[in-house]
Parts: sequence; C-alpha cells; structure tokens
Amino acid sequence: MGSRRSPIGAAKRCLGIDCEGSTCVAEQAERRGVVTYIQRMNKRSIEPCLFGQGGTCCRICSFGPCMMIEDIPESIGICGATPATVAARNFCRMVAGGASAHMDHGLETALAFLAAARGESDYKIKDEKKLRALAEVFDIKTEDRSTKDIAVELGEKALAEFGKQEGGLYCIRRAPEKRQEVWKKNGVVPRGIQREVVEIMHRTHMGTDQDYRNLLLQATRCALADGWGGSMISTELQDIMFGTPVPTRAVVNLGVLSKDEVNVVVHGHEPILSEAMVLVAEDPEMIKAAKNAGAKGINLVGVCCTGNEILMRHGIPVAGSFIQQEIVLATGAVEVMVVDVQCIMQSLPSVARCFHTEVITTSDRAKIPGAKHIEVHHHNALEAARQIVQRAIDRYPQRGEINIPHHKMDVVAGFSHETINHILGGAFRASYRPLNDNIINGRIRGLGAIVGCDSARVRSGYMHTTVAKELIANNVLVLTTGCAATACGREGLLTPEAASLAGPGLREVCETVGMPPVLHMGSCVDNSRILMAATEVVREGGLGDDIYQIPAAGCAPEWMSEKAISIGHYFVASGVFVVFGRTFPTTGSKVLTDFLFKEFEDLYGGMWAVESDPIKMAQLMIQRIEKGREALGIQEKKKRVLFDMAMRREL
Ligand code: MSK
Repeated sequence: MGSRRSPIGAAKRCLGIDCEGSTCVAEQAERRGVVTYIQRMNKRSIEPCLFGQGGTCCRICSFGPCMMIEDIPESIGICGATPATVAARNFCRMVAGGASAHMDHGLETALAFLAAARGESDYKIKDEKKLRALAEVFDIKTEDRSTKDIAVELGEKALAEFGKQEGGLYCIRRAPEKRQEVWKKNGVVPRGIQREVVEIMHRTHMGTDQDYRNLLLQATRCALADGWGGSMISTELQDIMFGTPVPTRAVVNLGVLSKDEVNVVVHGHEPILSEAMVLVAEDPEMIKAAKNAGAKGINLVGVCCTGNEILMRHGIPVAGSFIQQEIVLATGAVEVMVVDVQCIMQSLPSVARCFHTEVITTSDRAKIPGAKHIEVHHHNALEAARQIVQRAIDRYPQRGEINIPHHKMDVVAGFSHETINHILGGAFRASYRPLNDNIINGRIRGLGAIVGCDSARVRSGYMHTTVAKELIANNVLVLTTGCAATACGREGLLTPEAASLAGPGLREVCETVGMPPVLHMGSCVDNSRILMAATEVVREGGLGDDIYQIPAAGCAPEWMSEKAISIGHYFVASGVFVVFGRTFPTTGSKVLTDFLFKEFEDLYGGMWAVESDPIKMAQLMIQRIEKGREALGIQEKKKRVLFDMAMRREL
C-alpha cells in the first residue's frame, strides 16, 4: 500500500520554506478543493514498480512486458534479453529522451538566431564579442566582415549541426585536447546532433543491439551530442541574441507575486517567448492598460528554467521551481501562466480553473487539454506576447481571494563562464588564474556542481541546500543551475552574505571579491556553461590537462527528468564524478550498474554513483575532490607567504 503523508509536511516540502497553518498556500488551496501533486502523491495506492524503477522491465515488444530479476538465472526476456541488456536499453532511451529535449530547444534557437541574423525577426545580435568568438569555433572567417555576414554564416552552420551525419560537431573541439582523445579512443565522438538520437532508437528496437557495453557506447555518444552540441548551441546562441548574463540582483520565491499588480507567470524553457514578454511587460502602453483595469502595473515573474533565463539576463524575479508550479497558481494571484516546453504539469489548467487564472500554451509541440493555445514563433513573439499580456490584464478585475506568502529571498545570479573570468580576475586581467591559484593553494578545495530538478518524492529543496551547505563549509565552491539553483536561492545561498556559511578559505575568497559561495549559472541547457568553466580551468593550467583531473564533482540530488540522465551522462563522459539522489534507473541490473559506477572510470575518468543522504552525498563529492587534489600533488594546504617589497618587485 502507498505511504500516507501529512498534508502539512507535504506542503512544507512543496514550498521549500517553513510555512505554517493559515499562511500555507497548499493547505488553504486544499481546503478550497484544489488538487495538486501533494494530494496526488497522498492518494497513490500502489508503490512505484521496482522493475520499472530499477530498469529491468522490458516493454519494447508485445511478448512482454518482461520483468526480470538478475539474481534468478532463468529470469530473462522471452526473446532471451538479459536484465543488463534491458536496463541498458531503458537507460539509452532515457538519454535519448533527455538529449532530444535540449536538441529540439537548440534547433528552435538556431532557427530564431538565423532569422535574427537575417533581420527577419524582432530579435537582434546583442553580444558581438561572443558572436566573433563562437564564429571562430565554427571555422568562420571574422576579419573584415560585417556582424550580419558572420551571424548569418554562424546561424547556417549551427543549424546544419542538427542534421549532420558525419564529420563531428564543431563544439566538441572546445573540450581539452586530452578529453577529445579519450572520446576518440572510445569511439564516442558525436557525428551529428540528431543522428545520435535516431541511432539510439534503432539500437534499442527489439532484436537489435543486445550488448550492454555497446548500447552504453551509443548512450555516451548521444549524451555528448547533447552537452557539447544541442545544449551548448542553445546557450551560446541565446547569449549572442539576448545578451550574455552578468551578475544581477533579483528575488526568488512565492512572495515575488504582487497583490496589486497584474501577475504574469512565464514557465518552461525556451527564452524566445519570455524575452518578448520582458519587453511587453515594460511597455508604457501595456502598463497604462493595466492601470486602467485597476492594477498598479504589470508584474512579470518566472517559474522553472524560463524563470532562470530571464532572472539571469534581466533580474526578473522567480516565483518558484518545477515543484512549485501548481502552488504558484494556488495563490489565486496569477492572471495568466504562459508555458512553452518541458517540465510543465498537465494539471495546471485544472488548478487554474479553481481561480480566475488562464493557462496559455505557446508551442505546437506542447499542448494541454483545457489550456488556451496561442502559437508563438520567433517571427511573431512580440505580437503574441502583447496578446498574452492583454489577456492577463483583462482577467485582473476577476481576481478573487488571494494568499501570497511573504517568503522571498534576495539572490545574485548570472554567473556565465565568461563572467567568472571577470569576477575573479578583474576587469583588466580577466582570467581563471585567480580561481586556479586558489584551488592550488587550497583556499578553495575544488568545484562542486549541484544541478537538476526538484522532486515530489523528497523534501523539496532540502537535498540541494543540505549538499550545498556541506560543500561550502568544506571550502568547495558550488556551481548550480536549474531548479537546484532556485532551491539554493530560496535558502539564501546565492548572496555574498552566504559566505559566512563557508569554510575559512572559500569565505576569504568570496569576501575579497564579494561573490556568493554558490554561483547560479543558469537553466538546464546552461549546464554547458559548467562544461566550459571546467574547460577554462584546464586551459588556465596547473590543474591537469583534462577535466577528470580537476578537483571537482557533480550531483543532481532531487533529479526526476530524462534530461537529468542525459546531463549526468555527458558530465560523466566528460570526466566528472556524478552522484544522483535517491534512485538510479539501472539498479535492477548489478552488471550494468557496476559498469556505470565502476568500470566507466577507467574508460572516461568520470563515473556515476547514487546516494540518498545529502550529507553522505556531499562527503562522496568531497572525497572525490580530495582524491583529485592528491593526484595533482596539491593535497596539502600551502603555507601563506607574506611578500616583502623585493618579492613583489620580482613578481
Ligand atoms: S526545469 S528539467 S525540473 S531542472 Fe529545467 Fe527544473 Fe529539472 Fe525541469
């Protein structure tokens, strides 16, 4: 039978804050008959299927479903497939699903970028420096050429990456040379972006690839096509079009909703619409229309990764992470929630129906019964945004009772890998040298990435923030993205003041430059920024010549989506030790799990692990970091040397 949880406990989990009694949005909403994931979790009468959870349920043909237990020799599929093969196929398909989400996002971005470059959309080229730098990666001549010429050629070449069948991806060449050699040796260099997904679907078809090692080879190639392909192209072209993020002050949590303004919430992933929404929400004509409707103005806020995108670039507040999306509506204070793709709960229209709220879908790839659909493309984004904001204004007079908690927290976000150069190296000698030096001298023990979703299955945000606090207390600088970043923001870890929670070395560095000990680097496609930051650390020198040598580790404590699996796998294949929380989708097969959790390290330098306890998770990461320091010969903290004038002159 399913476990029963107290509604109060569940509500606290959903909000990630201590929100008691009458102020608890979830509880109040429940009394009004609003059904959210909290009630759905409590009502589940069947525990999750262990075969499905551990990856040993095969349902790719009509012989089955065949459910297998590896310890029982005769427990194999009717076709003869072993538990390891089945778990590998399921893992591959998760990678393909996750990777294709980022790839499709990247494809849309490339199309929008090309239109902007040709002058055929409302968007323009904002970051010319980054345009020229990326053009060089794509072998595009930049000397004596106009911005438009370079941008058009870059757009065409980026778009071609998606349909490429051979020859390798341009961005793969950004990785350290040693890493590229590892990929070549293992035969996993992606040949094109979309090809790798198609090949996974073919190989995992009944009766095709039956060797778990060979299947994992393709999963690795596909994940790399995500991280160093689809995701990287998304991030880089978005930066060029919408601006590369720089540290920006903003506010997060439910308290950012306004009691006397028109609240418009953008949710999803692609910034094509949200960028237009930012422009329209600031339009004096629209603000006047809101005032005419009785509101004080327009309050645009974000949810999930769209929220992270506009937080990083414009300082727009974030109302909540993935798990909070229904709760945001349950405040009764939202006029319109506009969504595009990924991580959108189908229940949103039914929650919205309990209030005056309208849910609007905008992508032809993601419709929801009960939601209004207004199709948005890069060529009509502004016009559609205007229509959406007007609908929100029209709804404002219908607003009923509201319950906006007072909880909100200041954050500093916008740490692109380029910004880290400046924040540590200063305006005139931008470089990763100070970061590398501080890792070498031991003030910073290493880097820890905390990424991924929040989940209904754990106390939301608790895992992320507990890992983060443990890491920074042990002088590990934390890089974060996605809903993990929002959770850290709610907890106050994205402020320079949070340096007081850090160990003495990290604290000294953070206080010297005024940066938080946890750096918000963006949305889930922006994990490619972490790949580039790791590459910059290698390039700067002194910490090995490959990513696996850096004292670093990553985790996704509350992961839930296929995207998380793809992201985790491209980090592992890039040489990073990655720990996932609570469960892992191959544990039904020890053979396959041992391959991923042990043997993978010999092949790639990185490997997987799973751990449910956040303190133990952080300790596993710290152990990996210390192992890396030992291998580099920098495990001892170097003594501080006070420089006299002669030594300074010599410097
Ligand atoms: S939104 S994939 S819940 S991070 Fe990128 Fe958050 Fe995970 Fe969706």
